[in-house]
Amino acid sequence: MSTQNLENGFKKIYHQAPAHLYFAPGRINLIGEHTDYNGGRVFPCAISLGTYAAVTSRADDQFHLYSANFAAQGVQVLTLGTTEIQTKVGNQWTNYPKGMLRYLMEAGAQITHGLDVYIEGNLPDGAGLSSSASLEMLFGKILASEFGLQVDPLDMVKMGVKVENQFIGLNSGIMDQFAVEMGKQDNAVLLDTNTLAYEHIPLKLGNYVIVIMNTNKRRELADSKYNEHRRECEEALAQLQTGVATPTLGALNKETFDEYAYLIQSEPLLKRARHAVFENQRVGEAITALKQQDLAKFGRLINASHMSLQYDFEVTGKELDTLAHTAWQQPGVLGARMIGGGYGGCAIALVEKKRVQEFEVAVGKVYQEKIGYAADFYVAEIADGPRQL
Ligand code: GAF
Repeated sequence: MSTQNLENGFKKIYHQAPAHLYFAPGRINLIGEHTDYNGGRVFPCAISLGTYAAVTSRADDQFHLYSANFAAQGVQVLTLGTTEIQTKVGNQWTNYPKGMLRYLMEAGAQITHGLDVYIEGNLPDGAGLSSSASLEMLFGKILASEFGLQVDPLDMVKMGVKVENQFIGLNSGIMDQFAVEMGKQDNAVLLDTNTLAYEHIPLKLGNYVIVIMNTNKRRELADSKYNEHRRECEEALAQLQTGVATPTLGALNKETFDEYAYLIQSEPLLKRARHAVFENQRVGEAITALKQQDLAKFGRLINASHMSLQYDFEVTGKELDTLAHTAWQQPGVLGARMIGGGYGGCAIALVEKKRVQEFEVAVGKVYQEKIGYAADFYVAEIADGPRQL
């Protein structure tokens, strides 16, 4: 989106020019899915699609919030010092900025006046590219810049997670906010969610690009199912802990897991735990493959991740499976898999640059025939984290 469009959007709503413009990216995850709340590793990167904001200070204590993506809701007004700042209302998009505002103020931030804020995002909504983490980290950036707050990036990440867990009620892990906040152009970030140690790793994909494939299926069931899968992982861990001392599933290697898996008392729990342990191991193997420039192996590990999410973790569904399995059959494709929570949203594929167009046509045709509506495709550009424009 051009800054001109953003400024014009702001002017239409607030009848003056904005003082500052901001952007926060969305994210994709290369490998390490459903490992972040199991003490495992993840390997995501920020992308150039994301959420934009135009902002001007107000003299009073009101926050005026408008999103072009939810234009029908009009301008929402929040007054500092009232309970409306602290209260979640339904599924409104303003819950995310509200949550950030609330927790930053509880942490001691001096918010001395209101703001006029215009938001416009180009992340497809509900597509699993972390539009909510993008909005949280965007708002964190706005508040930090507008009020001169010194917030450590990791604290900002944790605040976003707190908004999800405590304000919104989704028991998500740390990956999405971390990926958005720590984004670095042409790099992915390897995060150990056990220790929070992280490392940026350059993504040298040679003649290949990452194509994002959007199922256009909304993740309606995703939130309740997400919390349920997380509970299943915790139950499986508790059963393993009756025989082996391990703080998390992510701390187990495949061999130890196999030795003690008999302690898990049901097949679904066994499958959830097996995914978490094996997926975490695959992240390590994928990093080695990438560092050795063995993209073919990197691609096969991505495929294995999808298989495990389909058969063991059971979070894919026919739309994501159709995209991944069809992608695997195309020439010039090294790997493909679903990303994010699952049940809908997006998948990614590692595709030879010169074949991207034929890839999109071929996969798009099969998807339309099997699913009955179209998928969308975007070539991912790996981008920096939140910033003032
Ligand atoms: C969602 C969550 F928000 C993340 O924390 C992560 O668990 C992901 O699903 C699955 O890997 O995006």
